[in-house]
This record gives sequence, C-alpha cells and structure tokens, in this order.
Amino acid sequence: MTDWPFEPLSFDEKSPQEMREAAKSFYQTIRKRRTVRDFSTRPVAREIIENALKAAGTAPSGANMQPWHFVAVSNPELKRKIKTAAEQEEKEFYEHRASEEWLKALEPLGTNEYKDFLETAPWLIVVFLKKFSYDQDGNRLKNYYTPESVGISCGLLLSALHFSGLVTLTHTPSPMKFLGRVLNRPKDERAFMIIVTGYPDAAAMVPVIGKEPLDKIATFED
Ligand code: IYR
Repeated sequence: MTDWPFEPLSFDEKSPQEMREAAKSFYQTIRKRRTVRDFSTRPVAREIIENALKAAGTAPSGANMQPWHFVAVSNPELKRKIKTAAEQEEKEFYEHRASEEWLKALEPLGTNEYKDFLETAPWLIVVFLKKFSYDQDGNRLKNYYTPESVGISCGLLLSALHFSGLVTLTHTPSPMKFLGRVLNRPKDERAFMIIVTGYPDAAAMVPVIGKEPLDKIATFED
C-alpha cells in the first residue's frame, strides 16, 4: 500500500437522460471545430487563453509528470520572428524536403510556405514537450509517455479554445527547433506544435473535407 494521501473522488453523476444529452451536445459542439488558416487581427483577452491553458494543464500524463510548457505569444515582434523563421523552414519543406506523395496528400488543404496567420492571429500558443522534470533539489527526473501526454493536453487545449468561441490551427513547421531559440526555452524542451488561435477572418474559407463515419473509425465488440 502506498503512503501517498488519497481523497474521495468528486463525481457528479448524471441521470441517463442527462448523460445522453451531454454526450450528444459535446459531439454537436466539437464537430463544428475546423482548422482555420485565415485569421482576423481582432484581439482576444488574455483571460480566455489563461483558462484554456488551465484546461490543457488538467490532462492526464505519465506518472502525473505534466511534461508540457505552453508559451502564449501575443507580442507582435515575437510573432514576426516566428513567422519569418517558420516560413524559411516551410520554403525548404515545400521546395525540397517534402516527398511528392506528401505534397499530393496536402493538396486538398491548399497549404503553402506562406504563414501569414503567424502574424495576424492574436495568439500563438507554442507547446513544448519536456523530456525531464526536476525535483526541489534540482535532480533530473525522467518523464514518461511524453508524446502521448502532450498530445492529450493539446487535444484539451483545442477543445477548450473551440468551446470558448475561438478558432484554431495546429501548425507544425518542420523542423521546429527555431522555436526554442526564439522563445528562450531550456535545451531539454522540444517544440511540439504551435496552436494558433483567435477569431476567423470575415472571409475565412475552409476546404470541403469530411470525417469518417463511426463504423469506419470504431469497432464494437459487445
Ligand atoms: N508543415 C507544413 C506542411 C503541412 C503538413 C501537414 I501533415 C499538414 O496537415 C498541413 C501542413 C505547413 O504547415 O504548411
């Protein structure tokens, strides 16, 4: 038995009817999330971002090591630096690094090396993955299941931002090493993705793409 303190779970039981409605309602809300690349410059209060980040920070993680760090950037100069560096990498990607197969897969999305959204959107949330944690004495502790943990926290962050009424874009310039440099992060943190968020441009367009139906993505063995 562990000596670690435990407490009773706080659990708010729903009636079967409430549960059905909640499950349906969440799906109806989240299915409206779209990846948006045309952002308005309209500002978004820091408080909204703070609460979304608090939601992201509740994610489960390997041994509860919470192997993430979020840098919320609204500073125009930093955004410009990130845009310039990302576009440099992306130019390489589109012109040389990406295979024909990869470029073909990206065709429906209409993406290219120009990343205006990195300057127009009011907030760039740069997500870092921490391979290690440090205890009070500065001893290095290994973190576990880091990509799974950070991936889950990003999922919660996207959901929280969408639920708050913002649009999002998961952006992964490749390679992303420059983000640690521009944002002065410790060497043992690795940039994981940028979550771009704000209001959509009034004329924002999104590609007509679908999501697979339930019977394609899930199997029930009941
Ligand atoms: N990082 C590039 C390419 C890109 C790759 C995938 I996979 C996407 O789903 C979208 C874009 C870019 O941002 O343009």
